[in-house]
Amino acid sequence: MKIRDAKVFVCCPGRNFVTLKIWTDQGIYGLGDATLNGRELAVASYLSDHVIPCLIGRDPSQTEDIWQYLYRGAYWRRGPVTMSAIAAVDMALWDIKGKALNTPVYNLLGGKSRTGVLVYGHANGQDIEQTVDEVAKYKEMGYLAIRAQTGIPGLPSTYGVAGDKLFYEPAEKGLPPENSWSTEKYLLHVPKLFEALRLKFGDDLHLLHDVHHRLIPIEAARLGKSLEPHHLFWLEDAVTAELQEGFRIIRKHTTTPLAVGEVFNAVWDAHILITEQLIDYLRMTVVHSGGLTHLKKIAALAEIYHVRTGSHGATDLSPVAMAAALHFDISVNNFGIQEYMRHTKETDEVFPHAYSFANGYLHPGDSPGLGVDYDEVLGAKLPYERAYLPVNRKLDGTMFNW
Ligand code: CS2
Ligand code: MG
Repeated sequence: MKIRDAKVFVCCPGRNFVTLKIWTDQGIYGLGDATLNGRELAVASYLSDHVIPCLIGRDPSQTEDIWQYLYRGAYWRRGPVTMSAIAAVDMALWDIKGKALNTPVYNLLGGKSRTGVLVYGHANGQDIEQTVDEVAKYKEMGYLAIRAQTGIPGLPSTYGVAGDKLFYEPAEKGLPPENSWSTEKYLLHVPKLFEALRLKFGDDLHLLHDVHHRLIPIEAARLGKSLEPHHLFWLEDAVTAELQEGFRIIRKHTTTPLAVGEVFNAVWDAHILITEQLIDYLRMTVVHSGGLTHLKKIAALAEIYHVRTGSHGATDLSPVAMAAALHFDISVNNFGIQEYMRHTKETDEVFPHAYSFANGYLHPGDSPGLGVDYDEVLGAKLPYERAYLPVNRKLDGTMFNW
């Protein structure tokens, strides 16, 4: 079997997605997600202009060699654009491999290690009361794990809290929206949210929170300590993690479990965090971390150090990435949890898929390959619309982390 052709599709069913489709000379095709929120066209061009010409004629079963060829052959290694492009190729090749062998991809990754993939949903509200009501709604939907984010008194907006939409879609059309931030207000308010949630829902519900890169290590240590009575499932992205060693300070002060890594794209972004056991969950994904081939290797390293997976799964990862993630999640031994922000109906129509939700778990389905498709006709009617993630400034105007 040979790769005959490949094409990149950019569509916008309410938000932009980049999809790679690879055809073989035996009529089988595979799909890969290449969506990088706010920088979609960079990955589309990386694939169309630089990668696809090198793929034609290759044997699609050679997932390892093609991964190494694209990683080492780029010379300029790593980074979200490069690794998302490599990821899209990798996902599509695993999709082809599963279809050619007439088996779901998870059977090629070690088979099912569990009956379902535990997921968490996103509850958010303008204030504590509204957030408590939203958590109740997600509990009603059957979620066993729920991330809670709330507005901060005195701040016009904050991460994770939608305006008038049920789900929080961070990217907005036009130029980057500007958010404002106060660490002091945030640190005083968040413990009150989780005190209210534990009071209302008791101890069994898994509660998660995303700090979204907004603290420095000693502030994260303070927040982790203040949340210990509410035993969170995890505290995510407590600080930006270019300085992996910074997590040593947090670890020294608190037992609140730490999750990080949705913005990582290669094992070297996390190797100190893993080998020094500075984190409990690794958030890296099949789409931004080089695909299934690389993520399997990262999970194997993490397993040695008691670190579990907790892959990112926001709506800016397409259903192709979600499908691939579930084949990884259901097979890897040190699986922790999978984020699951539901896509809109419009998105699901463009990306029909086999995965399904029931009682707090996702199931990848048993279709050969990844179990997801791309409707080219529908996608063509929904052209790309430039959109940006917000930027964030402190109240005095200082540029900060969004
Ligand atoms: C967030 C994401 O889901 C999460 O944990 O950090 O929603 C993130 O803000 C977006 O993926 C950015 O595009
Ligand atoms: Mg996050």
